[in-house]
This record gives sequence, C-alpha cells and structure tokens, in this order.
Amino acid sequence: MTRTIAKLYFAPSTCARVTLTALEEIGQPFETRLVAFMAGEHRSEEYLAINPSGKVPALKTETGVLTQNGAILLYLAQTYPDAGLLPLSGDPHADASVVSALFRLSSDLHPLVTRFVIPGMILSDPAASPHVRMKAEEVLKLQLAPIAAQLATQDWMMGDRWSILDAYLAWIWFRITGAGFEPAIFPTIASHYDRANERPSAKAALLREARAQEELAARGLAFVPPNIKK
Ligand SMILES: N[C@@H](CCC(=O)N[C@@H](CS)C(=O)NCC(=O)O)C(=O)O
Repeated sequence: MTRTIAKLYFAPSTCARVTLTALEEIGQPFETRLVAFMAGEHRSEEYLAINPSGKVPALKTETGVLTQNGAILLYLAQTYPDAGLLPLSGDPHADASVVSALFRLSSDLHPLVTRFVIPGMILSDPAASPHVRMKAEEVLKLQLAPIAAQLATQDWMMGDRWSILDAYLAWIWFRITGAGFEPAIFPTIASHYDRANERPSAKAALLREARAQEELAARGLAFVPPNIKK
C-alpha cells in the first residue's frame, strides 16, 4: 500500500481548499476524507472527536491531528520546506511577520467572508442578513484595499514568489465574488485570482473538489447556495 503523508478532512468550496492546495504543492501522496455538511457529518460524534469545533479542515498526520488552517499550513511549510509554502527564514521577527500575514487571512478576513456569504450563520433573523452583509462588505473593502495596493506592484502576496498565502487569498476572492462582491472594485486582486488558479496545485485541488461534488451529488447531498440578495 502507498504510504501517505497525511489525511485531510475537507469539503468542497470551503477554506479546506487552501490546505488541499498546500498538499498538492508538496506533491507527495495524501488521503482525503469528504465531510458531508448537508448530512451533518461535521456535527457527528466521530468528526467532533477529530475537530471539536466541527469545522474543516482537519489534518491527521503521523504525529496527531491538527486543526486551524493557519496552524496546518505552518506545520506543512516547516515539515516540507522544499515545497516553498511559506518564506520562512528562521529569523523570529521575519517569520512572525509571515505568520501575521497568514493570520490576517485566516483570522481577520475569513470571519468577514462568513458574514458576507452566509450572514444567517451570524444572526438567524433573515431581516438582519442584509445588515450583516453590508457591514461585512464595508470592512472587507477596508481590509482588502492594502492587499490590492500591494498586488499593483508585485505578482504575489509575499513578493515575487508564490506562497500558500496566494491560495488563501484566491479562496477568499472566490467566496466573496461568488456571493456578489463586485470584482471590479479591486482589479489587481481579480487578476491575482486568475494567476493563482493557473498554478498546477490549484488545478489539482479544484479537480479533487469536483470529484467530491460528484460524490455528494450521487448521495443527493450537493450543497445549493442560498440566493442571497443585497
Ligand atoms: N478558524 C478555522 C475556520 C474553519 C472554518 O470556518 N471552516 C468552515 C468552512 S470554510 C466550516 O467548516 N464551517 C462549518 C461550520 O462552521 O459549521 C480555520 O481557519 O481553519
């Protein structure tokens, strides 16, 4: 049997895409386990034993389970340095700056994505959704503006070399523009998105997601996004 480096618990279109892309970038065999949200698998006893937060991604490694995209990506970057997932140098301040850029995506921007795309997860009253979305859009614009300015002078988030931060930003862009955020507001991020998706690891991750979507559809569990009006 082929030895795999890890097992990723994921669901298509979610932020687990970033970890999936990282694993593809490493280029060694890994396993995936689809977590079917529509069947409530993320709330099952079995899955909560893996990630008590009931969220994807979770990565089962030979030294134990890791959760939180930021932590998983840091682990993969340090364990497989040749993959160049993050520009870590060993200098504490420089490395903390890289982690800071990572947390900006996972801790500042991702919660805004949730508020913009699925406002009902924040306040269940449907009348509140437009307000939650409007506020999220306002802060998304504020937080994306400096990233857009950076991408006017460099191809990738960390400079002239791709890093996994680019896959993270691409996922954020995919989610918000898919839910009505106007791409023309930030043309440099829109073109960064196209560049990021050209990466073979991104294409391979999307292919795995497409297969997962087929599996969900065959089980009658395909996710139909709500038609959110502004
Ligand atoms: N802080 C976590 C957030 C993970 C997260 O929110 N995952 C979403 C998918 S993008 C999820 O599993 N949501 C299911 C739920 O909250 O019920 C991380 O960065 O890994």
